[in-house]
Amino acid sequence: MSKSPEDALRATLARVAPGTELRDGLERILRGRTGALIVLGHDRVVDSICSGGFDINIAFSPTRLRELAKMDGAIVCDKDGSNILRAGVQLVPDHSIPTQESGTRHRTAERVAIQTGFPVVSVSQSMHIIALYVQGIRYLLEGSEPVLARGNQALATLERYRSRLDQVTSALSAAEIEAVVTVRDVAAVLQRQEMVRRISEEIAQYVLELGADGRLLALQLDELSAGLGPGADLLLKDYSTLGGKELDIEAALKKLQNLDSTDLIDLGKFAAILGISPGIDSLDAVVTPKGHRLLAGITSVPRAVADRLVNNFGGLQRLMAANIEDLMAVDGIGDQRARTVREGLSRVAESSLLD
Ligand code: 3AT
Ligand code: 3AT
Ligand code: MN
Repeated sequence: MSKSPEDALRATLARVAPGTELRDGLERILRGRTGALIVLGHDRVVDSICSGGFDINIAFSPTRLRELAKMDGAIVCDKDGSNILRAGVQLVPDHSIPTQESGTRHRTAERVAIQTGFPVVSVSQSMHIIALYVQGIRYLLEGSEPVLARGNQALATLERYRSRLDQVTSALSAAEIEAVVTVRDVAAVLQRQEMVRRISEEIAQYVLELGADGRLLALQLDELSAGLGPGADLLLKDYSTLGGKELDIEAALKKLQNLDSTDLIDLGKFAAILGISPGIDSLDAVVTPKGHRLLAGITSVPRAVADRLVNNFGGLQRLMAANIEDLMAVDGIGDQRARTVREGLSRVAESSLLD
């Protein structure tokens, strides 16, 4: 399994989301006050830990799942959940796999998920809950109402973060045009981008978990993500030499994602990712962009051409000062494209200074 546990969990959440047959079956089991232990996948490893039960191999249906769950033992489905392969099986996973659970059903579920790599679903008869076990992760499935409530709260947060991001981004653009950018301006955009990215990711997970009940949330997420503009990669590329040597963009993006929630409110941490060593006035140092981010705002200019322009002019200021002939001197830039770039840059400059 090359998938990360988090990706595998997301995929499983989608498989058991409201609106799916599997979820329908699980809800029926819950309402019927029986329990269940369901393995979502079958291979030789699964076979080797199955004992007893019945080989049935029938098409999956919610009502069949519910009836079969009345028996003791586990149910094994195929990987895509379209067939029920076995029912009433005793699962005998490796007992040396550690588990935090106490009941035999749940201990088994956790171990089987780890041993086989397939997701396992348990419906607890005594606690009346549905839990997913995916590799080492245990995830409680809730009804749509509490998930929707959290989703809507996150949406309100995203709206606030987004408007703040838009503010600091236009402030940065204006400062870039006027050549008065400080490390603080860049760090602020990097920070706000990361905050928006995180809350959007959280909402995307709610959308996945809500399935058919999450359509409205999905629409609102799309709406609040529209016109977001270039991401952190281009910003990092614009300021990739602040630390004296060329920044490793991939590594910097990783560091961004790995910041914990207290780091997230510390602009100094973002400056550090840009390669700026901490100091009293390090945030106030004036820096110059290469121009990748603003060029990306001119949609008709492909990335590769933008890169060539940046390499040729060596910075936004000289690019802004270039006339059509200067632009045409660059490899692969003809008369038409030079005009597009020239007009695009003028438009960016005007709108930035107007804001
Ligand atoms: P009943 O006739 O239903 O009591 P059964 O043989 O059908 O017995 P179940 O699968 O219904 O057995 O299991 C009932 C409980 O027995 C569930 C669990 O708390 C306990 N149990 C079953 N197997 C084990 C085990 N290997 N170790 C500890 N407890 C076990
Ligand atoms: P509940 O919360 O009571 O539903 P539990 O984790 O307390 O789950 P129990 O020991 O009460 O688990 O067992 C409940 C049933 O789970 C009994 C049996 O039908 C099923 N079960 C338990 N262990 C296994 C196993 N190893 N393989 C298949 N089915 C099992
Ligand atoms: Mn029990």
